[in-house]
Amino acid sequence: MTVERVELGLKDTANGCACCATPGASTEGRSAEAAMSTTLLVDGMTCAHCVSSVTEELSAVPGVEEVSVALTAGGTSTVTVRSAGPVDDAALRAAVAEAGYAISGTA
Ligand SMILES: [Cu+2]
Repeated sequence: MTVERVELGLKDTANGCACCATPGASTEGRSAEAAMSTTLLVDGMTCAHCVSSVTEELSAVPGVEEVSVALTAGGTSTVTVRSAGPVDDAALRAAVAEAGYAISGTA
């Protein structure tokens, strides 16, 4: 199965953690019929590397089509997972845990 990578628009600058990286507006008008969106609140992410780790793991979850992260460095980041249908919540949590972070809740 092919996993579609999402361009987050994060700039990995040379000056350490790109904590102020603006979340990419990956809002290209994809005609996703019956698309689902799950919002996860993830603690502990601090930079673009954290974002890409989480994105990578979540993208590997079956059914996930798009992952977008609104990074809040050192706080609770909002991770939006889009899928064509329902996605196993436990699989999403496991993916975030795999990346090394914890889901503090859903929104
Ligand atoms: Cu980081």
